Amino acid sequence: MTVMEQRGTYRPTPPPAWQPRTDPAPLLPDAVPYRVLGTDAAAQADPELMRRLYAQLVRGRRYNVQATALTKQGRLAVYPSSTGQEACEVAAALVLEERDWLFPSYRDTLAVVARGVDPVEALTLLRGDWHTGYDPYEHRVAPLCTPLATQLPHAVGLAHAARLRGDDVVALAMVGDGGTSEGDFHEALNFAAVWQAPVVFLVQNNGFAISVPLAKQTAAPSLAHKAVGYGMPGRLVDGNDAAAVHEVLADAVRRAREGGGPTLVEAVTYRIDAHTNADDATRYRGDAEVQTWREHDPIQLLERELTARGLLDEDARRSARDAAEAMAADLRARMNQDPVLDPMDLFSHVYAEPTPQLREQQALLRAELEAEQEGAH
Ligand SMILES: Cc1ncc(C[n+]2csc(CCOP(=O)(O)OP(=O)(O)O)c2C)c(N)n1
Repeated sequence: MTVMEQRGTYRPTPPPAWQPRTDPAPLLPDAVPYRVLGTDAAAQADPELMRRLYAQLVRGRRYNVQATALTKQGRLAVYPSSTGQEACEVAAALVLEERDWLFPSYRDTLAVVARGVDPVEALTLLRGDWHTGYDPYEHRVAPLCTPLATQLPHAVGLAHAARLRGDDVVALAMVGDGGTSEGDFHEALNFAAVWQAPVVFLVQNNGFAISVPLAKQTAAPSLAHKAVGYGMPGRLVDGNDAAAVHEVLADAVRRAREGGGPTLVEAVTYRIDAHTNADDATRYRGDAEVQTWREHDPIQLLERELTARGLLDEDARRSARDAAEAMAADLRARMNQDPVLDPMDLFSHVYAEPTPQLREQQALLRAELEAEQEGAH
């Protein structure tokens, strides 16, 4: 007896018509990371913008080297270097309008500085001095964020609120490959897509979350593919190609500004230095891999393109180097001065209304400091 005979006259009704809510095809990333430098697309790139990117990359590299040296001199507690990732850092800062907002992670000091924050103030948190160290509203840069991915829901909230108020503001939020495994990443992307918030997520896939390689972090085809599940486009770009990162981010920012909703951009790059000065990267990766990426250096890539096209001569190179040296000398000099800190500041700017416990602790500390002062006289 066939199955149909067993069922007798019963015929299931067809299910309600189903189709995907949006066509997933346009959301899919390119098959390989998008590149501009060294390809025909470079002819379309704006020479002035490329020269600005170049000057900022040189300055950024110098900043990384100087900040790392300051950790060795005991002037800076910790520094997560972005050497090798300067193209992402600089493009993220330069792509935004003044009225937009940047939401950086702890690794994104260069983006913060390229956006205009004072180079010393940008290191305040990493120096362990005083709260954020800079006024987020002055340059529209949120505090450097250490808890992974928590800056992402903040960026979505700000972007959504701006849209509700009718303000023309785009938020660009930066996160690492490891950060994409966090719940905050999921929640931020989901809300951003549902609300069509004007936000751009830039994932810098630098290969590692401290010592954990990407293969142990995710089974996704690429991090850009994660966008599709939330209903937003994912873009894959060569993260060491400053012109390509700038172009892809500029498209995403334009789309967000025009009401087209969020985009997830995965920039494929590499962390040349250790996770921070407290990490020994030789314990989990080989020199050969690092060398391969050194040969795909963001500064060299741009320098070769500009030089080949007659857009960068020795004078321009020297002036970029001199400006970077002057910035480093100033950074060194100012970081070598001991900061004057008031321990009572611990209690400022935390709560609008301090809790009774905090008031109690504040009084205790004040009494202790006064007793110390009296003892000194
Ligand atoms: C919520 C949270 N969990 C764990 C950590 C500890 N932690 C600091 S950095 C880091 C790795 C992050 O890697 P990734 O997101 O790839 O960024 P990268 O440091 O490579 O820029 C971890 C696990 C943290 N800061 N926050």
